Amino acid sequence: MKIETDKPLTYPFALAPLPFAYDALEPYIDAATMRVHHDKHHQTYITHLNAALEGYPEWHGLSIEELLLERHGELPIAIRQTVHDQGGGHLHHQLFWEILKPGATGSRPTGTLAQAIDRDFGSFEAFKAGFVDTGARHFASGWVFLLVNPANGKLEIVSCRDHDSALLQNKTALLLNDLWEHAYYLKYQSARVDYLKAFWNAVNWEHVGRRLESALAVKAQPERANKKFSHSVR
Ligand code: MN3
Repeated sequence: MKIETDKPLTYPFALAPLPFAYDALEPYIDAATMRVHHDKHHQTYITHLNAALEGYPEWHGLSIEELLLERHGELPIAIRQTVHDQGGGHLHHQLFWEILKPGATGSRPTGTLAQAIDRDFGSFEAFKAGFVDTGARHFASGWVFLLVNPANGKLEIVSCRDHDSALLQNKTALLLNDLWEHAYYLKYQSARVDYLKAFWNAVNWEHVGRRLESALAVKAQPERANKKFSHSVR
């Protein structure tokens, strides 16, 4: 699965600042969770990813997407699983911060995204219910995604275990929510459903909409899709 974010960097990977204050998503996602999630959990994935790659300079010029997807099968076996786990953790969180936004209560998709959601799920309300249900039923740690298949523009809701989204082939992530307990346990404890419902107050639908249009534009211009070192999603 393609994740792509606005930060196409290479080794040594670094933690970008959170694009808003830690308490900006209160009361839906609390400041204490945001601080430990961004500063500790995400940073730890990056630290372990860099440590794994340190002794392999021939791999230092690649983006995280190339390490996880295009070139992953060529990585030395000694670091292949670590790059999958820690690199997946880095990439998923990088996109997660991008699709969050303070003050989003009541906002909803517009334009092409709104039309695609209505077409494939029946309504925005039905989509949200399906996303919450998939996230609630997912067993153990992982992520729930809204994906688009760029080949036909069709949307779908999928969850993956741990950081295994790279196994979801030929799809592009538009929206994701974190199902690891570190994402919600301080505030919601075992009430994962309440966290999943509160998430709708913190989604940056403009950014999700731009991601759909970008994914569809790549399909319309195959020469761009084949350009190996292009990472822009906008
Ligand atoms: Mn997390």
